[in-house]
Amino acid sequence: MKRILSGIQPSGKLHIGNYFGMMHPMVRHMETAELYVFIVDLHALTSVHDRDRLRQGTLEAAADFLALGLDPERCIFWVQSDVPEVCELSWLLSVLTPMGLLERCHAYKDKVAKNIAASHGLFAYPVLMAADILLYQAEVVPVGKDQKQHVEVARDIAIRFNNTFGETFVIPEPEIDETTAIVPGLDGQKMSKSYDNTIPIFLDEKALRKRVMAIQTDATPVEAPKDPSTCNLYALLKLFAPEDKMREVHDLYINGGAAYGYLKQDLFELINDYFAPARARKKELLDNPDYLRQILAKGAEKARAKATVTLERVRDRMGLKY
Ligand code: AQP
Repeated sequence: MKRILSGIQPSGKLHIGNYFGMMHPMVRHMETAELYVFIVDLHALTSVHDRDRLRQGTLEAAADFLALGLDPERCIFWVQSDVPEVCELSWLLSVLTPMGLLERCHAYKDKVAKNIAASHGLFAYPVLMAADILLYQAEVVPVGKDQKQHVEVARDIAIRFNNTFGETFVIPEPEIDETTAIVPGLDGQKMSKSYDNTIPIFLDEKALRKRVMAIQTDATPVEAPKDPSTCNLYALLKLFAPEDKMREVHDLYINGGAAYGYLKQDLFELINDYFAPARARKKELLDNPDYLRQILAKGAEKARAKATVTLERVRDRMGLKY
């Protein structure tokens, strides 16, 4: 059984990019893998400096995952900061991490270009992520394309560590589903909480419709042919529409007749129906935060038991036991 791990930041409302890039594949893996799923609140601190928002975001992310089908009895599900061993490992890995490796990371450069504060934490984000992955000896890490480079950094650090101190870490592999590798946002850029271009998974009908209607499209007239490969509305429809519907849409793009307003209405209905059952479950879960806390505490206990084994080995290998 493969050991599969992936985390999500509670840095805002989880969106359909998070869903297709990571949450949906993780829920599917529950059937066949030893699964580790966690909410990376320490990572979210690189962008969220508001106590109530982070607390609420963490509980909501837990409710989101459970509502979308994650079964805490069939995986280890916890909050990152409840296993503080990860911070120690992050430091131990950082002393082996070349500056150049982090300087090349696109996610950091993109965020700074978008005026997100260039803190040391944001720069060192991939080292903490490497600690997350290596602490649990994960073999496979399902991510969207935006996070592929960070998994490669984790691989690089693990190989360096093993070469320097002896075989210690499993070398992880990223897993990317090419059909959902980068879900575009309303503006056509990568859908991202920090770019405010998302379609959150759990919006009520009215807010969802408003969000879908705000998808930016070009000014090509209805009757003119359009290029599906550059249209974010088309890419979003493809995630939700059944094959026969998508064939129809494709023909309209190629031959002319694709009216963006009608297609947005179709997309709204598809998303609304797709998430309706999960939305009801989420509401029930959020009404009982103590139940969520209990599940997360149980998960943290299991995760911590695994983490301490790896960390003890690392401390020993590095000469921290005297
Ligand atoms: N647009 C996307 N398309 C496909 N996958 C995506 N993911 C995020 N956006 C897309 C995947 O979701 C997982 C969890 O992401 P995260 O919340 O930990 O961080 P992120 O990638 O930085 O997501 P955001 O929304 O862009 O968050 P902020 O703005 O807070 O940084 C990851 O596997 C990611 O690939």
